Amino acid sequence: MNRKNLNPKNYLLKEIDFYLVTDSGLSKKGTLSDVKEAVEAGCKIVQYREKNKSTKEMVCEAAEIKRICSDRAIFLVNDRIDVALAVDADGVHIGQDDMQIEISRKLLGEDKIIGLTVHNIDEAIEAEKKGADYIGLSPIFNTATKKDAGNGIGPEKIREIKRAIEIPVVAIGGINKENSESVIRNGADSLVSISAVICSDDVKSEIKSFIESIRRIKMG
Ligand code: TZP
Ligand code: MG
Repeated sequence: MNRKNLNPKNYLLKEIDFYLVTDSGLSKKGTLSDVKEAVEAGCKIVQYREKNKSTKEMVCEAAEIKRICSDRAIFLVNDRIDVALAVDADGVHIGQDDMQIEISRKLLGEDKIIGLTVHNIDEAIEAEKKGADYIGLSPIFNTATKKDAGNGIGPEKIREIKRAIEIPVVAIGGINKENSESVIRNGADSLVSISAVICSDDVKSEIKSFIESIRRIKMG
């Protein structure tokens, strides 16, 4: 089945540049404030990643994030298919050890967006085959934000993987303003930078500056 354009926000996937992943542990003003500032800065995709809150708290927060994203940004929930379903999010982002993508798809339906984390070219090809809407390629560089992320694979890997698949590639892991240029020049459609943005005093201006620089590099 051709699922393209089933989700009204699917078109936004073609336009993503800076991708916000929330982190309440690192946040200075809180997750809702970070999401609000990100959307105001022009960020078109938000992933609610929460490892320390109760399901009840997560559902409440997710409902708020959905409201903030409205039709301006894609809203995905990390790992938690139940939370995504509870608030009718636009989709989920899952990892290799989370619920299998085929089962996630059955539960969520054909119109939802599913992103899958991959670490190499084989996993990337498999992700596309199994119906992922985009991949998160991880980790590009070493990172302290995710303890079990492993060693950075280097930005050159992005180019190799871009040649092998058609779905968007989101780069994640250890990306900051300085090294982000190499990530985009190697073909990433979008990038995540958690600590460099969430730990800053001005999330909005950090994201604005990432978006401007990504767009500039993409335009060549
Ligand atoms: N998944 C792979 S690496 C990572 C996640 C959530 C952490 C990225 O954080 P940072 O601070 O951008 O390196
Ligand atoms: Mg996961």
